[in-house]
Amino acid sequence: MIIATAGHVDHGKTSLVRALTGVDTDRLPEEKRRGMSIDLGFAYLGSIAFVDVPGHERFVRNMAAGVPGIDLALLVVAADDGPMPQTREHLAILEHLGAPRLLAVLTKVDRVSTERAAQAVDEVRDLVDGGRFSGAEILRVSSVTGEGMGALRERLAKLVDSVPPRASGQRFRMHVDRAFVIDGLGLVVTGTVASGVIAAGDEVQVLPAGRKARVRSLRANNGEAARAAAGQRCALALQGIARGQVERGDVVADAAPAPVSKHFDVEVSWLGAPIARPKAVGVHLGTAMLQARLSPYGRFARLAFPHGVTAWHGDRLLLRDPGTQRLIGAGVVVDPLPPERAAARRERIAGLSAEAAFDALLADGMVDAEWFEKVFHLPPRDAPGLVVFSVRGVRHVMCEERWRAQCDALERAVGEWHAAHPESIGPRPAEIGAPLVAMIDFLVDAGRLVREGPSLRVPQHRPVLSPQDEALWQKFAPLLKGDGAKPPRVHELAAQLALEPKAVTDFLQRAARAGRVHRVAPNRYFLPGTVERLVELAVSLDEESAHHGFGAAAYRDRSRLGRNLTIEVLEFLDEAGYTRRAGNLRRARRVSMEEKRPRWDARTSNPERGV
Ligand SMILES: Nc1nc2c(ncn2[C@@H]2O[C@H](COP(=O)(O)OP(=O)(O)O)[C@@H](O)[C@H]2O)c(=O)[nH]1
Ligand SMILES: [Mg+2]
Repeated sequence: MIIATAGHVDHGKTSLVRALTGVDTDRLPEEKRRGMSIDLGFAYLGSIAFVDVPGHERFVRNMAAGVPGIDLALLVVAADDGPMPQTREHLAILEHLGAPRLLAVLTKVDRVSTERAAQAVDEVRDLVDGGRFSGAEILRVSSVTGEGMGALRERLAKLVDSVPPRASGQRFRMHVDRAFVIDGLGLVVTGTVASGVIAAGDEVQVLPAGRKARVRSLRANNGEAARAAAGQRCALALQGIARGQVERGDVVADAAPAPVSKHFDVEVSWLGAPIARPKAVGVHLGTAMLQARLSPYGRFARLAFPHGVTAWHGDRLLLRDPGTQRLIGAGVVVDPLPPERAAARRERIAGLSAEAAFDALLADGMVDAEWFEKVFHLPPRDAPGLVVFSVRGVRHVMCEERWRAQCDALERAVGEWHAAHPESIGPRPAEIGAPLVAMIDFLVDAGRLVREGPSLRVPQHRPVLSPQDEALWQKFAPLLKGDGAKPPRVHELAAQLALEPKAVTDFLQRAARAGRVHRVAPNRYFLPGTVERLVELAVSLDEESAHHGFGAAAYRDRSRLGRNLTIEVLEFLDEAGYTRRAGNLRRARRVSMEEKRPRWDARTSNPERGV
């Protein structure tokens, strides 16, 4: 459990920590700087670590850096003074940065009358009850006489037991507060583990630069350890990275892809009057102090930085006025990789945990899995009920239920298009709202749709020609059978049927739309049965070559199509997806049953489940 002290200067924070732990945190910095200790400002009492730093400035920096790891804040108020300006400011910071609990401690009760102590308790009550820690307990103590210390110790011991384990499934990350070199050990970085677990031997990266390193050894909560977990103070000896390549303000994270962006979106709570127009601000993010330009919109703001910055959804930050140095607000990172317009997404995921945000986004439709993993720092998880597929090479996930509903809708849309265009073989995807390629593949694999070149149809659909065209077809069909594999050219058909070549071409184009013929070359139309035999020939030549591929000459010899027409036919087969060309050889592209993924096509999707 990590406890942070807060409160006005000289109100007795350090004395209180000393009375509880025997450690004087005011004397620590000098002693420890020399000894290269990992935990400046930390004093330990069993499993409780107290963070006690001197001065308002260091408090602010420390809060920004350490609050994800803080379990309890002690708001220290001297009984004689009562709440003072910094008491209020620290309380505001604690409220906005999301410290989970607060215990108020009235110190120096030995210095005042019982009446004054009671009055001071009322003042603290008034202060606290306005905000998020309404109803917080107020204990009275004296670090000098020891009065009330027993009760405080008891209270803390109870709280230790009631602190829930950190349940975040997120990956490892830690904001670096110090980096230094120890003889014989090399580069050491320290910080409070913000999420996840780290162990000796793990690969990490230093962000935003993205340099990779390995954990040689580590210390956690002041002792040698095999691993360190969220909430613990931690020192990592890193290997593979040099001094100067990591410094205070960097983030050490696991090696998974991480977000690095020059701008991100935050949800803001203003400490004073809201900022209404773009403004330069100072940003405390983790242990970094950054300059940014803030553009407000509604309860959100976009922060733009001169360099790439790493932040994850849910990270907290403090904003200050670069002129006056006063704190002006606190923020939570909503989207660290925002596209230009992301208002809807921002609204959806503001204020949600990573898991809840994922569910909310899934409820909207499909989620870019790569984006999700980066932004929420969650490892892939085995989530039944999710479908994983790829869209232009990028993995996406969707609820299985929604996937099924959309597949049904797509199948229906094709059927409705057939009803409206009975003469046509079927719609091109663009004509029915450009459905996902992965979804079309899935339906084709399942035998629910059939691909006809660039068009789609339901299996039972047969296009109908007009009565005139149907009559013409009766004349064309026998001629198109042609000589072996070779149908006559357009002008030969025109001569045989005593028609204008243009009329022949027009008719054959209508017949092609109806799926009666395939246009293989500008002057040659093939019957589907002929094309089927040409595909079969490609498949057997591919097999005979032991799948190394066959050349055009071999295809010409076997098909007896002649040189020019062979090239045209092979190019047609390539384009229609029946063959794939690599150099001078071609392979048949018919996917064998073993190669087929269990649920959808390997070309465009990935049956892996979960994000
Ligand atoms: N009488 C009395 N003096 C105290 C008590 N706690 C702190 N002090 C004194 O108040 C001064 C400031 O205390 P310190 O712990 O350094 O305050 P901090 O600035 O909040 O860390 C010191 O001179 C302490 O000896 C207390 O409970 N009773
Ligand atoms: Mg102090």
